[in-house]
Amino acid sequence: TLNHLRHVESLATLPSGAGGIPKLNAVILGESLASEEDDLVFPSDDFSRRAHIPSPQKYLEMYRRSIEDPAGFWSDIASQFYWKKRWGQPVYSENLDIRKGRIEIEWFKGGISNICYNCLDRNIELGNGEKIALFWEGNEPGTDGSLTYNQLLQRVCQLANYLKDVGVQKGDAVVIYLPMLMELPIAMLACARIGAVHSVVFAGFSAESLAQRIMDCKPKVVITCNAVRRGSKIIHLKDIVDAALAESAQNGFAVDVCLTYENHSALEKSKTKWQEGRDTWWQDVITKFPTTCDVEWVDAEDPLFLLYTSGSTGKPKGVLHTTGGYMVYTAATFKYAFDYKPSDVYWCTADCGWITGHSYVTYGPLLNAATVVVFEGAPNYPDSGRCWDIVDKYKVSIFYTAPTLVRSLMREGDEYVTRYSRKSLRVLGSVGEPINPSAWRWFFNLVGDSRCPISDTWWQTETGGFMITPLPGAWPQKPGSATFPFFGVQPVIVNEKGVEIEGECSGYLCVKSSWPGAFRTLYGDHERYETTYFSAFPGYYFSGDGCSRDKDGYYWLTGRVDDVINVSGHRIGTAEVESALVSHPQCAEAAVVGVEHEVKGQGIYAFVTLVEGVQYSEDLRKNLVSTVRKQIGAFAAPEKIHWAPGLPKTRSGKIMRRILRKIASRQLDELGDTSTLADPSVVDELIALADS
Ligand code: 6R9
Repeated sequence: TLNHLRHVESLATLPSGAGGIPKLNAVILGESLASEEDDLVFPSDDFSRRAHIPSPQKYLEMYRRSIEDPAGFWSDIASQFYWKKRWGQPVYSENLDIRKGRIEIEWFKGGISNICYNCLDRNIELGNGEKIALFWEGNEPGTDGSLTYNQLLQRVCQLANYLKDVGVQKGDAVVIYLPMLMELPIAMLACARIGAVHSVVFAGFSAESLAQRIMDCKPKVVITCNAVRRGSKIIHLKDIVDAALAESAQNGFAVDVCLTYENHSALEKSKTKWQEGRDTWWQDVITKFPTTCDVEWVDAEDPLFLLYTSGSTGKPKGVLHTTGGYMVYTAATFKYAFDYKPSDVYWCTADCGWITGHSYVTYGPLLNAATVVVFEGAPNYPDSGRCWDIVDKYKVSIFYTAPTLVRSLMREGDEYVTRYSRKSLRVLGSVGEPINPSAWRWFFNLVGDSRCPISDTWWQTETGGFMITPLPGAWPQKPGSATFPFFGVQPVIVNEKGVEIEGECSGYLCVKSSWPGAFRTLYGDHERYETTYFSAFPGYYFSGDGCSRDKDGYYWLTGRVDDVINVSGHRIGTAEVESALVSHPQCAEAAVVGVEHEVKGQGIYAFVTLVEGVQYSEDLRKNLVSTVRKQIGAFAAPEKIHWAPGLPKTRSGKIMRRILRKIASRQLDELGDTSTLADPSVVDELIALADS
């Protein structure tokens, strides 16, 4: 088609890449699609013409500048925000090379600002006071609400005043354990306004996981609600918080204040357990506070939040993000990757308990004065058409979700989608794991009526914002590829020796230089930060992901190469599940691997050995699964428990997960060399027990 021609011509005239500038090689016209690599999907002319980045040339021009002059490039974007005092020189400083000493990243140091002010007050001054900031859609169809920017600011100020009143000061931690109510972004913004450091814990985590996080960051206040409805289930969040606070207190850290929002649609106030002196109802106190609150001006490098995430070993890591760089980065990535325009209505299905909810429910969109839909419920309740019902109800134009949701809806049949108009949709987005081309196609063809580009955004809790992402009007997409790096990002692919490889290749995905949204440390453990991310391949930030680059320079993420499992886009460390399993008195040892799962992407497969004399039984299996649910959360429950008389170990006692992965996925002819095992016969035993 003509459209195709235009792009091919423009791509063909691109300068060839040099010095870290990505190549957008010519795509040969008329060649039949030999593979996924050649499957190009073009934005319409109309879309491109109106887009912020309408062409590969424009991208390359901006990308080149962002790499050659990062200070100038990011200063221009940062200048769009309000700074009480402008940052000093240099604009950024970094050391990503462990061989040269301490790893350090700073952006806009000396600049004094406040992200809450930039989300709310500034946007109100720009004339958005009466614009809807948040639409809230409750679990039950028909329950909803909204707040304008003016109203949101008032709510945030009241809570901020309350927090100050109970003694929260700049730098203090506040733990937030809330479902997707408007009070969740309100609580985040209130913390940011007074310089407090929020740590949102996803409200699907168990009491024990919550306690662990509370004991680590020692918050002045915990904010929660009594209960929530998700689909047809009621979850008593306050009970979970009570248990976590009790555990924390037993371990020497008592939280003084537990602010509890009454979510009366889920549970009567009178049915909520209460600890006088510690517990306060949100609705009883908040309205007594003034609706204005002075801003605490903070340094760009002052901490904004902590978010715990899973690693391959040990306890969850407190990823720390600071204020200035994160602000500039989430705002810019949101604007360009979704081609955001002021008339858009934006909905991201992620929960604020994950990084996606931090950067792309709360901060990125609000910094752009966007209208954001916050959805409390489950995407398949009351039926699998709920998402498209919400899209039509609010005229959602940008819809951002995870491949696991796409795949699960895909299985329910097209009628749930086609029943709704969806004509407001303009841009789609995907995050959390690689999106398989067939799910991409379904999302694109059916949900988006073949007219909405899909931004398949690759990034991480650690990166703060998008790293490799389509810019929807700029170039053709390839289903399943996250395409090219965002401005200022220099991805490199290295081999196992840590040597950068060029051109068409696959290997480990690293990043060569810092970007404003990068995390600055792991809370209380800078050494772990350095060893986990900067030691494997000295000189680079190592993402933990495998990746390949095709002949046209497109990046294809291939999943984690470490012991992190990605279940429905949720990161779960094998070590966490293993330690939950072995806490069961009858479990001697556990080894956990990820296996392919049709809907969830990956499922958890656990090998367990039992304490001497204990018989494996269905009851024990159930008990083991519920131990994991209880200790981590339901989302981490193993799909399969595989009883093992022994685990394959090397002579030095290291469990050979490579072999366990093959057994778990029944790739028995690919077990490889087992001769280095201390006892090779355990492998045969394991195989024999595989389906028993
Ligand atoms: C944002 C988020 C990070 C891990 C990451 C990778 C996987 C995320 C992806 C993707 C392929 C994408 N991941 N987005 N893989 N394509 N578009 O999910 O953060 O929870 O920290 O997970 O998720 O494996 O390393 P987080």
